[in-house]
Amino acid sequence: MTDVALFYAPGSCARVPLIALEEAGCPYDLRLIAFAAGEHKAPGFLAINPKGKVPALVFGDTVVTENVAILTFLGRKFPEAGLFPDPAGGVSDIECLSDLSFVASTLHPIVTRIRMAPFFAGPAAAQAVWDAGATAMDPFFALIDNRLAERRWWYGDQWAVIDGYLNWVFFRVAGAGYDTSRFPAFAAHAQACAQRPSIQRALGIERAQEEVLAARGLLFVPPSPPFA
Ligand SMILES: N[C@@H](CCC(=O)N[C@@H](CS)C(=O)NCC(=O)O)C(=O)O
Repeated sequence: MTDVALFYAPGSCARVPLIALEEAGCPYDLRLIAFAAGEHKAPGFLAINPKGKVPALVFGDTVVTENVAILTFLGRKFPEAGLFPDPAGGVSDIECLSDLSFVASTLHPIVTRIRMAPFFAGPAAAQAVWDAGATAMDPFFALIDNRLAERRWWYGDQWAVIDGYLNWVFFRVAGAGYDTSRFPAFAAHAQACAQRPSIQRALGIERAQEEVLAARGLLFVPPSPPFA
């Protein structure tokens, strides 16, 4: 037992703070939330995060929700971990906040349309929702691709936690039929992320947690197109 706990579900955006904890070398307990059993809406979890969403981070007496806040919090707790760029390099903390907010508040809602299309307006509208999501995502993937064509990581030579966040976006939509081959620099970034030990460890943890859910008959895999 540690006094740090991450409330988490495999495949979800809670992968990003999981990567951050692994990068920081911070001991933590993983608290698996089974969406298929409604555990995110159960009173025990709602007492931690009344919004009923993962991730939630308990750090001693502090509870932090929302990816942007959790990642910023961990960046401040572990300044040596390289979760954020060295301020001496000219990237301000406000720029980092802006960039993380772009992923959380612009990209993530579009990811959800692409990944969870049947749950927006019923199965009959799933293809239309997916198509609209993909159309909305295209200019942002082009923007990211253009930037990554000129640099290895979002901020240049040094990996930062936003790279893990962007990688989660890439993984989520690639796994939902979105054609990522049109964005070769972003695809190369995904390959580079796959080599990163923290991400490899996070994915290993994720597979193990999926097995736990599968053994309980609770592994939820969202449907992908083509939709009937
Ligand atoms: N704005 C939140 C979004 C969190 C979020 O949407 N989490 C999803 C998983 S990726 C979730 O818990 N979904 C369960 C639900 O909405 O019922 C953040 O950035 O932390």
